[in-house]
Amino acid sequence: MPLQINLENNNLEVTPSVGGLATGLKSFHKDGDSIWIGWSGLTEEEIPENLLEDVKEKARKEDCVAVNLSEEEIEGFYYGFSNRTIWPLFHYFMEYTEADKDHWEIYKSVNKKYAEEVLKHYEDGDHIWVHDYQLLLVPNMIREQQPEAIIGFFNHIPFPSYEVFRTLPWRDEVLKGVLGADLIGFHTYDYERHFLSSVSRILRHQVSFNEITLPERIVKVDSFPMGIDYNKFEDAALNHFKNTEEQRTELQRRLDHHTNETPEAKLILSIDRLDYTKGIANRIRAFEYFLDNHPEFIEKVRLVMLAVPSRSNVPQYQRLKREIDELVGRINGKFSTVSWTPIWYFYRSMPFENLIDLYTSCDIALLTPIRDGMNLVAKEFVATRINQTGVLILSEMAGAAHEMNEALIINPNNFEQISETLIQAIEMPEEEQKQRNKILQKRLKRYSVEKWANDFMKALHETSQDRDAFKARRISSKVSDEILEKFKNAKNRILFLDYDGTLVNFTDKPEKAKPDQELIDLVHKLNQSANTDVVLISGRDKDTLGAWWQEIPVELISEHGVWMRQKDSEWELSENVNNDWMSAVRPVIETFVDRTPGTFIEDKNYSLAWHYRKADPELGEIRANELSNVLKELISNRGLSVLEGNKVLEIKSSGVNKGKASNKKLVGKDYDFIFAIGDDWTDEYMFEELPENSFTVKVGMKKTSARYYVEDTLKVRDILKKFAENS
Ligand code: GDG
Repeated sequence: MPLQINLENNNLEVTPSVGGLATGLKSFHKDGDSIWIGWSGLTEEEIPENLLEDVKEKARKEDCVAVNLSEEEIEGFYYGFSNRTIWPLFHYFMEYTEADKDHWEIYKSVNKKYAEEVLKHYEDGDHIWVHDYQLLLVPNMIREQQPEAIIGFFNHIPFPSYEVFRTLPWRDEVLKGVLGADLIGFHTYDYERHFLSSVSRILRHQVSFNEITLPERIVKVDSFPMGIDYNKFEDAALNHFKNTEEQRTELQRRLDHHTNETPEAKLILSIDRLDYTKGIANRIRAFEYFLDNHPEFIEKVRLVMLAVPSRSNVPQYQRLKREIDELVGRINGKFSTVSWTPIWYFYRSMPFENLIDLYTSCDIALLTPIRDGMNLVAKEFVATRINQTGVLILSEMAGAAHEMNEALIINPNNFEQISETLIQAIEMPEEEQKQRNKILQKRLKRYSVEKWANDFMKALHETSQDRDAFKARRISSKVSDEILEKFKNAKNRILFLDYDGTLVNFTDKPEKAKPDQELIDLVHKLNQSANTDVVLISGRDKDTLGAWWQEIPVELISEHGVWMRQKDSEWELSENVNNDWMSAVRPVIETFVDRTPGTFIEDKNYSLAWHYRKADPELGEIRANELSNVLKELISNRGLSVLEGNKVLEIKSSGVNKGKASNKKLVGKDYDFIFAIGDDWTDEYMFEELPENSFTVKVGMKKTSARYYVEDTLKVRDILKKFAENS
């Protein structure tokens, strides 16, 4: 929560929270009509019975709702799974990542607690914004109870590459949890890309650009680099300079004293939570390297280091604290002179005004995280530089480096580079400092935290509008009843049913997708109904389709219309097609099979299909694109076309498609109920070319010309069962 509630002598004390997220969102929350649900900072055991109501009241005053958590829950959920598993893993510290089943169970149950608290306050039309890696499962937990809710999720830390993320034992559950949201936000495009790649490879959902297609919904993923409350920092700095001698803080006096004594000496600032991701130990070592190699700067620079205590229950943080204490002690011992110590080290949290003292008094900010989602300190430092002097040295591993090109960007592991950059910063002419900061300030002012929050909310709102556009066509039970009514009252009916992805699910190998007994019985029953023609219309070869439906005298159209089998009769070649092009095209596709593991060619009589369902999803898409381009060039003016299906590319005669084939069946007949259902692009020809009053249905939520859509093959069967029962 934006406030931290502490217990002092049986009294509740409220202080503002530190930390990137809390600081960032506070101003947005203050201005809006919102409820902030979070943890108060006190465990159930810590709050005396008689103060329980007070805690609630203190939270309510700030439009907050406190979720009560026990010591055990905080241990397992916060210190445990969040900070010993997700935090290190997402920051690429695999050696620190634990996989403790008990912590995971508590993480799940606490996420449930949060979701339930949200649901208690939820009203129709509310927008719910879930924040950060502690609550990865909450979006889907809310979705399960409120399928129509508008949910956004923002991840404040990096999202690691697939190779790292895949090591998490509960990777599927975590991804499914986040995918409960309509919009998922990250600080940078890289994190977004890594997330999409994990979703595509682990859950195998279809990803195109920044959209993930789930059976029932579309999830959008985007990057929203978080800004700061610029005016707050700028104003604080302006006021700071208005302070009279007496109004100055003790810290400021010390800093002033230093500047007056040694006006030439430079102060180098470093501020972070004490965290191994922030590269504090490396920073000190790099500073040592700098002093070792450039003794001319002894007594000319000083590192002012503020490390804010954080997660001190986690062993790695305790070890890091010891390591930093030792490093600071050793280096101060090694270089100090009678009048100078190289490092001023503060291990505490400081009040806001002291933070401003530090930001405004130092000449250089040295921020060297090993990994950092964004790093707001870098932005705050620049915002407080009223006269536009000052140099920011920033690690390329911080999300902020993507937007702050005018800073001096360094690799935090390269001590030599850091050392050289320190010299560059110390010697940088004021004019250049101002030039750089001017551009940075302009950008930071524009992309403030308000803009960040507003952009996210706007994008979230838009996803809900996109959803409405789809909802109009979903076959709900009401729409299904209406279609059934029309079916019952019709005198002459025809049903065009696509096979793969519509009547049966996809399998790794096409030959495995044999019809099951339930399907055979269902099609048989429909086919026997009076005044009802059933046509299975597929891209498959005639031999497989014919063999599977040998016993059932249903009409078949194979290879998108190349062959037709009338009821109780033999296959006929229905179009004037040829296959003499195949020997030229086949070797080209074979080179793609060789280069793309998991792909293969399906030979049909009049077409060739290249399947890439089993290939690595990203590589598959890239190769499909390449092959499609190569083929289009190769076959131009040959009367052939390339069809892009569901994880398959097919080359066939242009004159043949499901639209032409289905329309042919209507010639000379007087159908008053036309129904067509299919799942991929090849079915679109049918949806576009059939008469307008036809009931065209797409399986899955994709762009379509069909009038309706259903979620999956189970729903398809439900509809057909209803037809069969009512015919
Ligand atoms: C996470 C991600 C991402 C620090 N010391 C004091 C103090 N602070 C304030 C700073 C700043 C905030 O804490 C630190 O924010 P950061 O962004 O640098 O880092 P994390 O806390 O790790 O935040 C990070 C962020 O979320 C937002 O998405 O940028 O990458 O790790 O605002 O001013 N404030 C006060 N006293 C201190 O001693 N008052």
